[in-house]
Amino acid sequence: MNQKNTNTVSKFLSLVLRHQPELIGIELDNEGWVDVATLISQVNAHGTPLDMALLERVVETNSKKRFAFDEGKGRIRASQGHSVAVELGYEPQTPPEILFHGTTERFLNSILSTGLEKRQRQHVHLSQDHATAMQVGARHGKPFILTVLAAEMHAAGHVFYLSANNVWLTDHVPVQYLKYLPEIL
Ligand code: HQG
Repeated sequence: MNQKNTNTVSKFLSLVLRHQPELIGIELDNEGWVDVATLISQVNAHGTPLDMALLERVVETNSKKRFAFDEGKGRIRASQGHSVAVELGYEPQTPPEILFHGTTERFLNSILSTGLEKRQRQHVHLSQDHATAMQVGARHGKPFILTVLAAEMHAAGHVFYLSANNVWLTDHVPVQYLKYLPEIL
């Protein structure tokens, strides 16, 4: 199984474990988990060859560690990024002083009027480092990085979570906590 095929499986898993489990006739529990044996058999039944060895490789080698097994490897889920309603069960965390959000210029007017919204997903996604935010933003066009005054937000009562794959999650970032501060990068 080469890298291209591993990526294909990873993209397909993102689709069914975050957005459309019904595509292959699986259901996520309310924490986003699905039984591994069921997943493997349903992925195969829908035309993508997958066995446990390949699934383990995808989980281990995935560049963003998007998927996680539970302790006994009986269940698997996406660690963040869902559009379907899930309760991931992460504990609230104290964020660093600042976090970054990578977006693109055409969204700016709207973001600067309503703040950062979660849109289709369950949370607003924030990055701990500028380079990661650049990659996130580049998915939408020419990247534009916003700095989020996370510690100030937290002090004001906003709740932050850190996903198993180190993505910071929050519900909404009001405009007053957004800055464009290239001089601090
Ligand atoms: C924008 C990927 C207009 C927001 C990444 C973003 C991440 C607004 C887009 C994860 C807005 C939503 C999530 C507002 C936010 N007006 N646009 N008020 N508020 N937006 O893909 O953060 O590779 O749902 O700036 O790495 O780009 O899939 O969110 O541009 O961790 O594992 O609306 O997905 O992870 O886009 O990315 P997305 P995102 P994976």
